[in-house]
Amino acid sequence: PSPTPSPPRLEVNRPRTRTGKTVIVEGNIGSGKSTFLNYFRRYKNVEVLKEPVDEWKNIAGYNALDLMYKDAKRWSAAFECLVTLSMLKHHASSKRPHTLKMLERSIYSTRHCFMENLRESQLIPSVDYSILKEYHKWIDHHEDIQVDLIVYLRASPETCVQRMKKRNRSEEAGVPLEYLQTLHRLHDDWLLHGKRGELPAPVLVLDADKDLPELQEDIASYSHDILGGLA
Ligand code: DCP
Repeated sequence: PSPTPSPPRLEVNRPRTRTGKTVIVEGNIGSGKSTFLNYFRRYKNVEVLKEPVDEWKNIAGYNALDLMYKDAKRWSAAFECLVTLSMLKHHASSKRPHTLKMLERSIYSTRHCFMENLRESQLIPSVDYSILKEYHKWIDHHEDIQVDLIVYLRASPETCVQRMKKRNRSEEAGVPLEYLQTLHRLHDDWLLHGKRGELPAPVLVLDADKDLPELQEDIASYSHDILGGLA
């Protein structure tokens, strides 16, 4: 049998037009990414780009997030296509010199966690998955999606469930614990165990099981490292 081809390296043909730095904030649903990002709004040299969840909930009058949770087989490809576009816009948005851009999630977690979950759980038709992969392959080779640091807010699936219950986003009402367990494993596989190939940047892992005041103390104590002297 012919050997399995290795995935293309991340560096191919990437234009180097960046000036400022980019940090991506990753972690399971309900791990506390919003809290983390809000902390950094106090720095004038930090630009925080949150996921446009409200846009996903109203795309020409359609709630794409809700459709995806109600019927993943039918809608997840369209939804991940929309998320991919949102992420690409954030990666591509201008980087001013001496500033730090902080993104909630990235094109990488779309691919390595959400698309991978859909593929594994056979929730996405194979042709839909292949089309999405083609988008990602093209982006990899033609867009500047480089990042300088990945902050991984690592919380147990049980903690995430509790936080999701508290915030009560109606679209997520039926999300089972197993879904969060799978996403947790996929984040770990990608960011801790190197199972998804070369990482685009170093990873800072924070214990996001801690309660809010404690986590904020950790964030404050790491802020200097995260900002890299920019603010
Ligand atoms: N989502 C998805 N596919 C993606 C990205 C997000 O299905 N590629 C979904 C999962 C959630 C919603 O979108 O239902 C928003 O999820 P996030 O975990 O990205 O954002 P939260 O607001 O839940 O983050 P946190 O609670 O950590 O602040």
